[in-house]
Amino acid sequence: MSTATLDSIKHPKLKAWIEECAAMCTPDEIVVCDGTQAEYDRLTKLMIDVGMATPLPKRPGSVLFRSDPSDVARVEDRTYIASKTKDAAGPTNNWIDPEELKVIMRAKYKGCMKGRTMYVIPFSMGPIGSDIAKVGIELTDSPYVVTNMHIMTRVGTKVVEQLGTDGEYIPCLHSIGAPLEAGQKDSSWPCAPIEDKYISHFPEERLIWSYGSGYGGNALLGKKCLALRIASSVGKQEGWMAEHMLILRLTDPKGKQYHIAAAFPSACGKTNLAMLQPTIAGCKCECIGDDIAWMKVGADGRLYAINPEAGFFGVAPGTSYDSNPMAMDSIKENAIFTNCLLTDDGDVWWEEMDGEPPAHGIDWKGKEWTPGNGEKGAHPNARFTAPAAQCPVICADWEDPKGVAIDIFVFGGRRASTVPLVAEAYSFDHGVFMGSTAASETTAANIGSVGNLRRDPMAMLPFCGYNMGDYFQHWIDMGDKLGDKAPKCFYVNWFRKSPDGKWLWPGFGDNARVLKWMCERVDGKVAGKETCFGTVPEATDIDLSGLDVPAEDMAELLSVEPAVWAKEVAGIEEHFAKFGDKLPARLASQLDELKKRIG
Ligand code: GTP
Ligand code: SPV
Ligand code: MN
Repeated sequence: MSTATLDSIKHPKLKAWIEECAAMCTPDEIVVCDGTQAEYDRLTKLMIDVGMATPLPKRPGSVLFRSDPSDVARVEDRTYIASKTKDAAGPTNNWIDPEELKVIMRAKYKGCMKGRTMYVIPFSMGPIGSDIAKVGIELTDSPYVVTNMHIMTRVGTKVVEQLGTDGEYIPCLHSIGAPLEAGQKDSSWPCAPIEDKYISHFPEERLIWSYGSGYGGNALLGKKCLALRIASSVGKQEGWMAEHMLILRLTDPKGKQYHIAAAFPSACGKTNLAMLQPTIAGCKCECIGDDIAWMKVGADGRLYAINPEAGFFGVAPGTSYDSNPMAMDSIKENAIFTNCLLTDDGDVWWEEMDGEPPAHGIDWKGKEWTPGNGEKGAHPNARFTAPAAQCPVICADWEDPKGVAIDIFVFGGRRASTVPLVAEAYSFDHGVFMGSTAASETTAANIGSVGNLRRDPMAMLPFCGYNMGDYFQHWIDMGDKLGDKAPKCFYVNWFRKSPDGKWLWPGFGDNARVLKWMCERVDGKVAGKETCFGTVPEATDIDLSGLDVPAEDMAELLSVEPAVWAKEVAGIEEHFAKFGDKLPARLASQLDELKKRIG
C-alpha cells in the first residue's frame, strides 16, 4: 500500500509549516494520512506487532491499549492559554507569554521525533464542507493518535482537497516527547514525565502545540484543544458558541421534537444522557453528539447546533447494559479501548460492567488481577473510542450540516447536597447565572484530586480559551441576539446523595422523566414551584410512573433550603470576585436577585 508523501500537499503555506516542524522535530519519515480503512488497519497491525496494542477477539476490529501509569488523563495544570496578555487568558487559565512558552517548547520539540514517523493528519471538525466546520492539521509521532483521530474526526484526502492551495486550517503540533535512539527498545506507551508535558494554545495565532502526553484530550487535538479552547475564542470573535455540551433529540408521543444541549463537567454524565433510553412510555431519544456542540444563529433567528466530532471518547467504568446499553452496543466492534482490564478470553472489562467480574484478568497496569485483590481492573478514566455511526440511536440528522435548532439548555454537575434534581431558570440571564455558578465534585478525567467541589462554569473551566469574564458576557450577548428564540435554561443534579451516601435518584434512563418535565415546561403544560434557586417541580409534576423512589427521597431531591443557599452565596461571591470588572453587571444583579429570594 502506498503512503502519501509531502508532495501530495499543494498548499504552500501548509507544506512550509510541515517542513518547518519536521526540521525541528527531525522524524525519520513523514507520512500524510489518507483516512482510509487500509491505513487504519495498517497502523493497528503495526501497533499490535510491536506490542503496544492487544487485539480483542471478542470484539472484531478492536484493540486494547495500556497507557503509562503517569499518562492517564488530561493535565489541567500543564495546559496553557498563551495569549498576548494575561488578561486575555483571564483568571481561570494558566497563562505564559507566548514567546517565552515557544522558547521552552522549541527546546523540547528539538529532535523529539527522532526514530519515529511524523504523521500528517488532515481532519475536519464537522461534516466536510459544512459552513460551521473547521479544518485542522495535526502532526503527531503517535500512531495511536492517528487511529483515534480516524474515529473521532473526519480524516482524509478530501480534507486536503477542500483546503485547495490557500484554504484556512488550524495547525496542531503534537509529540509524545520520547525520541528513540538507534537500537533503543520502545516502551508500549512512550511519553514524557509530567513536568515536561505542555498542552499549549496560542489563540491569536489559532495554533496548538502539545508535548509529552499521548492520552485523550492532551493528544487528540481536534477535541478539547481545537473544538473547545481555540473554537471558543474564535466563536467569541465571530459571534457563535463552542460548548462542552451533548446534543440530543427528544420526540414526544405526538411526534413533536425537542433538541436539548447539556453541559456537564467531564465524567458527569454527558455520554450517558446523550444516548439515554427513556424508561417512560411514549418519548423517544436520539443522540446527535456526546461532548461538544458548535452553535450558530440561523436565518430564522434560532440557535443551530452541530456535533463537530465523529466518534465517542467515552468513560468506560460504570458503562453497562444496565446504565448505558446504547454505548455498549456502540463498542461491539471497531473500537479502541484504553486502560481497561483484559479478560482471559480476549475481551475487555471494567468496574460496574454487567454481571459478575471475571475470575482473572490483566489489569490496566498489565498486572495479574483477581476480584478483591485490592486493585482496580480498569483505571477510573479508562476510555473507549468508537465511531458515532455505530450507535444504534444515532439521530438520522446527526451529520446535517445546518445542525438542529436548540430548544433547551441544561447545566449541571455532581453535587451530593444543596442542588435539587432539576430547576428551571427564570430568564435567559438567570440561566447564564446558573451556568456561570455551576459547581461540581472533581473526577478522574483530569490528573489531580477527585471529589473536591469546584466552580466549573458551563462545564468550561478547563476548556475556555479566553477570559471567562468575557465568556460570560458572550453568553449574555448571545441571549440578547436570540431574544425570545433563546433556548430555555435548566439546571440538573443526578448526583444528590442521602446522608448515608446512597444516590437518591436512579439516574440514567430515568433521567428522561426530568427531560419530559422540561419539555412540558417549554410548552407551558406543567407546573412547578418557585424557589430561591429556580422553578422546581413538585413530585406530582414529574412522571414517576413505574418508579419506586420513596416519597421522602423525592422530597429531599426536590428540596431547596434557603439556609443552605445562604451559605452557597458566599461561595458564589468568592467565585465572582475573581473576575473583577470583567464580571458582567447583569450577573452581579442576578446574584442580588438570588440573595433577595433567599430573604
Ligand atoms: P466526559 O467524557 O469526561 O466528558 O464524561 P461525560 O460527561 O460524558 O460522563 P459519562 O456519561 O461518561 O459518565 C461518567 C460517569 O458518571 C460514569 O461512571 C457514569 O456511569 C456516571 N453517570 C452518568 N449518568 C449518571 C446518572 O444519571 N446517575 C449516576 N448516579 N451516575 C451517572
Ligand atoms: C473530558 O475530560 O471532558 C473528555 C475526555 O471528554 S478528554 O478527551 O480526555 O478530554
Ligand atoms: Mn468531555
